Amino acid sequence: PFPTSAPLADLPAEALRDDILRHLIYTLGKDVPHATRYDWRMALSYAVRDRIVGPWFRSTRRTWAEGRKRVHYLSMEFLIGRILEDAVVNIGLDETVRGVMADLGQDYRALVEDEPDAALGNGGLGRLAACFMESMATLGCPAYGYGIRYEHGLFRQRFEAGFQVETPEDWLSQAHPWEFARPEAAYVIPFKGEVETRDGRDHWVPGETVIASAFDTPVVGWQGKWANTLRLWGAKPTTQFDLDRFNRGDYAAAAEPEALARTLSRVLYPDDTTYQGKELRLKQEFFLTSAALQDILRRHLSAGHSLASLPAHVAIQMNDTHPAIAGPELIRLLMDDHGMVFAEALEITRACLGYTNHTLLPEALERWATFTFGNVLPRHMQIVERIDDWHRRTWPSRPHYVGIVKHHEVRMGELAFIMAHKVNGVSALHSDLVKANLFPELNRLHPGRIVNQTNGVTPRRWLRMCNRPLAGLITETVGAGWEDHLDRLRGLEDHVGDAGFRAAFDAAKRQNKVALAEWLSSECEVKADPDAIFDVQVKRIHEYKRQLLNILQAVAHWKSIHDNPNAAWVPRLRIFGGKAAPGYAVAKEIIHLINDVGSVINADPATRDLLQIAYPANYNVSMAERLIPAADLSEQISTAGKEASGTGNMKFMMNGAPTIGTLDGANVEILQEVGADNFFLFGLTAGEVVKRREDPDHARKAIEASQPLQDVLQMIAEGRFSPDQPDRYHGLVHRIWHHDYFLVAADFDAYHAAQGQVDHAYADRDRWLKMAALNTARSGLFSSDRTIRGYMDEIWSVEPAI
Ligand code: DL6
Repeated sequence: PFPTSAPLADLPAEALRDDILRHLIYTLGKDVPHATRYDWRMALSYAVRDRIVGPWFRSTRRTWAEGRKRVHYLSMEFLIGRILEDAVVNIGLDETVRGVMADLGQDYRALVEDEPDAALGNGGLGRLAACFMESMATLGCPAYGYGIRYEHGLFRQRFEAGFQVETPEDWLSQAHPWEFARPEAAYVIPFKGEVETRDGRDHWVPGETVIASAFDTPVVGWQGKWANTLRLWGAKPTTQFDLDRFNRGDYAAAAEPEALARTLSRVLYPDDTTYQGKELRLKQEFFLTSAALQDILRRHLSAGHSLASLPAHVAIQMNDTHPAIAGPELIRLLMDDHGMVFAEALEITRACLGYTNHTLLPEALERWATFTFGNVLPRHMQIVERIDDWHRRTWPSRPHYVGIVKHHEVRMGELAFIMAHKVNGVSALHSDLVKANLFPELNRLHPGRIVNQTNGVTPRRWLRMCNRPLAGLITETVGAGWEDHLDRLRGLEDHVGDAGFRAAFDAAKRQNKVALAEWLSSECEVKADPDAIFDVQVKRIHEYKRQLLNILQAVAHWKSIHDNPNAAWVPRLRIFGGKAAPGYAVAKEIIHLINDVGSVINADPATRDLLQIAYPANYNVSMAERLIPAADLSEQISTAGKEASGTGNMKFMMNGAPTIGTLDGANVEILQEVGADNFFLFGLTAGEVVKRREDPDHARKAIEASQPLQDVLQMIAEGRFSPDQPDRYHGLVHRIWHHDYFLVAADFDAYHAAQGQVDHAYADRDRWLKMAALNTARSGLFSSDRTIRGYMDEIWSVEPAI
């Protein structure tokens, strides 16, 4: 009889109430008078999770019974955020849950906010993986997500005197109610040791082993029609603690095997851009990949399928190069464990694998010293050389071979490319640049292998859940059902000319701005005026994303107000959010500058009502859910050619915030959809950027041609924003003059002018509201459902089950 197959949204309130109380008493062991907020949140979470188990079982059973092909999404990052509210919205229990919690005397919002973010990712790549999991469940695409169950997700950020300080994140310090431990799904993961040849075959004799043990989280799609599994691996020792040593009183040594093994799933690598040759990172990548592949093969074989039929049942997507060891590892498993010959193992592996590239930044493209790679994975080193040799002989290239092992390094991008049947970029521009600049020779040898799948975001979380006022208006205007048919937002266009609709759109935005203003005043002591333009740049802090350009222009803006106090200034609140990689000194200096500039500007009585700067610490998914619905302006100002796609840009657009941006990543497609009148475009194009850099004097020339920029740089250099240490930013200013690789100076004037156009447009309420509403109306293309359909058709060859 279990679980029930009754439609989820029809669940009677009494039944839910009983479930919550049952969990409170019997799962948590608390009675009502003594239950804390944590207890109520856990009881509610368990009660909601119970409801997801039904669709989860049914989905798994159907996939199994119908022998359906499954997708396996291998990713070192899943930036999930909170789960409770998302699950409640997706299974249609929002109203019921609110009512029941109110009856029980509990504030549902407070419970939602009590949940720690599952911060198992750094930024765009990890959040994309989370959106994809939700869209695959919504579309009924049978899928497993495979990742690592990091005990510590992305570090917490706080500011001390304006400087970023990192502290460990500890989301698992409380029980995690959404997962099911699966100790029976455990695999031995070997490392190091030697390869011996016996009876003409190679045998890897590992020097170390750990166990990968599974934890499953169901991921439910819109309206609970389908649910997939996110399977995260935790590391355990193969040998339990050493009793002999313990009995001899050597407690630290006795616990050593356990501590060493657990290191593998202890922390998320806190850097999404620079690459450091850390053995631990390579081990983590192999740990995830090997566990996932062993699991996939076990499931495939236990269904009675032959290994030769693997590609008919299994698609494996490598999310960036982090799991690129999947190629050699699958070959190893097929050859060494299942006796297959190399040629067949290679062919099967290539037919299963796809590779998504997410970055053109050379420092983010993984390369391992052959010494490290061969030491950690000696058998894979042999296999990589064999793949390289096969590729070199099959597709000779001139004048230089573009292979995997070169200059004593294993190049994971080339390995992933060669081992995948399809390679994709994440926006139209990015995919073109992947062809032209990243893999030109491999693209020539394998025409048609590189395809584009422009990113998307799930509208359930990023509109329906996080922006209830606007979601309500959309439903009233275009009817129900837009959440999984986002192209229906186009229906809003017919109403944009209607003053009543515009007023309602305005009211929804204002409601979000008032809520954000309140939060900001408690969070970072900024007095936010809801009538100001809420101008938001939230993302990882990186030179190429150019938060520096934003803060320099803020200084110019401040100076203009002083120079011209009687002009009709539009009040503006500039909001920043984002973390810098702990070892990225230049990005940390930019954070310091933003905070220093903010302290001076916010305290200036002459401009206080016209310009404020807010930088709430510890930007994460939950903070994005507050900021994005309240934004008026979306800052997407990367140096053209550097941002692979962006997904924040899509979330802002959906929530009715026009973009100020360069022709970079998916901005190009956003501009196409929304039209030039509804987008503040500025700056050099990707081609112009490359040309401009050929002039070694480009920055000096740009600065000398721009009085506003000269003034700004002088103020900063003189210590106007760092009176306690006037020379604090000498290095930063010097770099802009002499080493401005990301062309902050070259784009400054164009950005300054575009910001002027923003002020002008915002002052005309009707014009602004039309722009904002058209951004929402034309954002349908950026649903991750569209992206996943693209992957299903073009890369995975998987049919939806619903
Ligand atoms: O594709 C998701 C996301 C893009 O939207 C961003 O433009 C891109 O910067 C990001 N890439 C990474 C790369 N990290 N590594 N390696 O996060 O991917």
